[in-house]
Amino acid sequence: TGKEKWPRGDEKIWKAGMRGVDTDVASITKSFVNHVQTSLARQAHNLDDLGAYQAAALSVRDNLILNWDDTQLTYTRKAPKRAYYLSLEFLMGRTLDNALLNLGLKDQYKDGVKELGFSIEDLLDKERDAALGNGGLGRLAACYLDSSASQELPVWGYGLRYKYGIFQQLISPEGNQLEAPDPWLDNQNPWELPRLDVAYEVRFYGQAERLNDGTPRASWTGGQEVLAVAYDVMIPGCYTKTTNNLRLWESKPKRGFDLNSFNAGNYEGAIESSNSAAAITSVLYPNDHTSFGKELRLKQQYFWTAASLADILRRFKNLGKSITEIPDYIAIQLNDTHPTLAIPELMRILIDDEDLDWNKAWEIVNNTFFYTNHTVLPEALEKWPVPLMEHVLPRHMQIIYDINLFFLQAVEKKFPGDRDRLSRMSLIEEGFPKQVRMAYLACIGSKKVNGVAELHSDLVRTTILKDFVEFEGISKFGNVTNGITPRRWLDQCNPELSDLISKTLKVEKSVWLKSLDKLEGLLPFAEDARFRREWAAIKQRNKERLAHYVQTTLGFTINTHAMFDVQIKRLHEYKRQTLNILGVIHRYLTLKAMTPEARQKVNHRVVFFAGKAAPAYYIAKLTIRLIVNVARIINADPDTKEYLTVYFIPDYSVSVAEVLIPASDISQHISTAGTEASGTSNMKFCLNGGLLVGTVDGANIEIAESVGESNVFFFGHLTPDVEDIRYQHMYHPIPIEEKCPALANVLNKISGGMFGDGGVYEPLLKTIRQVDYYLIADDFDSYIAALAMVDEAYLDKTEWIKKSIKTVAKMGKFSSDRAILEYAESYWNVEAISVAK
Ligand code: NTF
Repeated sequence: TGKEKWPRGDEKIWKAGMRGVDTDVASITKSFVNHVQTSLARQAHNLDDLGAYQAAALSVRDNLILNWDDTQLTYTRKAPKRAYYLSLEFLMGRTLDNALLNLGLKDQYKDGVKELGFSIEDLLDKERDAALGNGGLGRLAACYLDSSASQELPVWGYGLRYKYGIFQQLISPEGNQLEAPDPWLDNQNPWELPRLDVAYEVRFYGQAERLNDGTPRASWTGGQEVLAVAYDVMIPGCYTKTTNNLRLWESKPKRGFDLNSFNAGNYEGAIESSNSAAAITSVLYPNDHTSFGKELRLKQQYFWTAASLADILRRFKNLGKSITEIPDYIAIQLNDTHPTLAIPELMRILIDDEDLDWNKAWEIVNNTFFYTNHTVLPEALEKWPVPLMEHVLPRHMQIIYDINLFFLQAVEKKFPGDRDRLSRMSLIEEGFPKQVRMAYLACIGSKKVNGVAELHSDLVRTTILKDFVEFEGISKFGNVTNGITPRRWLDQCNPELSDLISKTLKVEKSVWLKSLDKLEGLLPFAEDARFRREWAAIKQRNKERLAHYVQTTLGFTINTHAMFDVQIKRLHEYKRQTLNILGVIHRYLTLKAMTPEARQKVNHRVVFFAGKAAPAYYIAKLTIRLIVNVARIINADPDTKEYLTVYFIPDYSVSVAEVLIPASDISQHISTAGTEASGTSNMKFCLNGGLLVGTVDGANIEIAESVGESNVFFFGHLTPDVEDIRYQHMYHPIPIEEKCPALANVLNKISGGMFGDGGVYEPLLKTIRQVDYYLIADDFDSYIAALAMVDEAYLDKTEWIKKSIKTVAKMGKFSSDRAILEYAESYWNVEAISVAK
């Protein structure tokens, strides 16, 4: 509709000032020095690496902000349908390197800071990880933000701005995990923009009374009101102007503190209420795969969903559309069940505030939400006690009861008289106390539901949501196999390999990093001896980089000519780090029993572990203790230490992963079949030319389909057998000495004190000797056989490198760009929109 009028003053002057920092080295150094002197109030003579990092970050940020602003303006003007990714966790890692890559400014900043007497690597190393997540679920959210921006999709993330991220892990001399806080904001965070003007009130507790005026409306009053304040994090796309937004909420007391109590002389009470408001976003819950039913966690979930929905709806209302058009403009993706309260919250807004009738409101809700399930482990499925819900969110509990009533009426109509089915499907689980089943609420409130790998999506359809598939039809239940961003997980963490790929394919990385299928062009080079030598040399240098990291942080010297065997992930029984360390002990015992001559034929192997255990997860912590003590004994044994050493790298993080992954020859993804929904580090290792040892589980299966089964080392029982085996364990147990003598021997050595006081490990050993829910004994022999195949294959270095090259060449499918486009096209109906240069 023609040209808009310039709002204020002289348009030419405004536009001249809007160019940002030019991208030549001279302009960059000028902006850097400017930030040192003004933003940081420092000078060349008192500027350390941390200060220099901050100055570089602020200067990069200037450009990000302009791109971000143009992007948001484009979205406002063009009013496309947008998607919102609600996740309680965003495990972002470091930002500077990623921002430089995505802006195409890596070389310029490298040269610029060099001219000023700094090295870019040192500066990058000063950045603290933003670790607002536990593991795979939070890192997936971070990859999806990167891909959304890179694919120019109008997607915003919404999360919480925790003052403390995932705890820092320390290992005591005895091998115990200790936890320390992660005060990641202490050094200031240049990557966020406080938006003190964007704030919403959020209510807890109080009274909900139905109006009983012939409408479903109710009024909710009283209780506690806290303020949600927005902090925006810029998410630059790769080689595009599109810069999306991640909005994180901080909680604050509504008024400085509670004046009424203060006036009554109750100073302590007054401060308490201000504390309790701030407590909501103070810390990330450090559990993954367990749900605890804690009141503060429920408050986090509601605080975040209420603020996010209020913000989303305010933006929608600015469009001037009818409220019934919400699903045409908004798709909301629920990352696991954590944000499920958004469903009753939107119902509350539509009914109580917008005065819609029940059916219309439910139809809108049903066309707006999408739910991704990330696990079928029963202990992870969220349930909230009804009494707690009634106390904290009385109006939402009423709405959930109403949703349940209408839902069960519909089920009854389709399956008359099937009372079992009704109680199985009810949103309310009977018991003391009654509990709300959040996965069921997420499922019935959403337009579509998906799992995160083919096998897992099948398990969702045939186990936890089987009844819902029968009731609602299969087409609602899909699969989107997870992906990873090749920007961070190849170009940034393995720059030499990335350069070799560009050179070999003769394709700019700005192209292939955004269409990862192009890697297939590497296939013929597997037969090129020169190329293989370059490939192997890069792997070698990555191993040396890791060895250097271990040397400087832990003081150990590592043999970089050994095979590097890596298992890095959260500590959990289902992930079976125990199987790995028991296998290590078995290897050690085998080596000890050999003659020195026989030993010389054995592959040299260095085994790395890293990962955090939930602070209250006793068995997982005991596993860490066992690993550390096995390492202590084995690494000191002069007979074997040339052939086998073990390291536990403390305080695993995104940044530590970026060093470990490119150095691996082999990595382990050995969950009991049917328990790992997808896994994403398996993809990261393969994309960096490391091969997999794995079970037939999660995305391992699809990786093998892509790269060829001959390039993956599979072992273990298959998913359909696991239930039967567990049944046998219960009713026809076979003593471990009979079932698996090799493992029995290993367990006896631990009990006997080979790795320190055996008694300490009894509770862990008992889980294997007695119930063995995760099938350690059932899979042990085939695991050892798979590792023997690895040894065998590694003897032929040429063949091994060919496998490595062929694996990378076939990893295109696992780009998070592919995954996010599937969500955009088949779920959200959201289209790319480009931001004018
Ligand atoms: C995790 N789930 C799964 O355990 C992983 O297999 C998967 O790769 C990631 O999600 C991402 O989809 C969880 O962390 C949770 F919370 F659901 F248990």
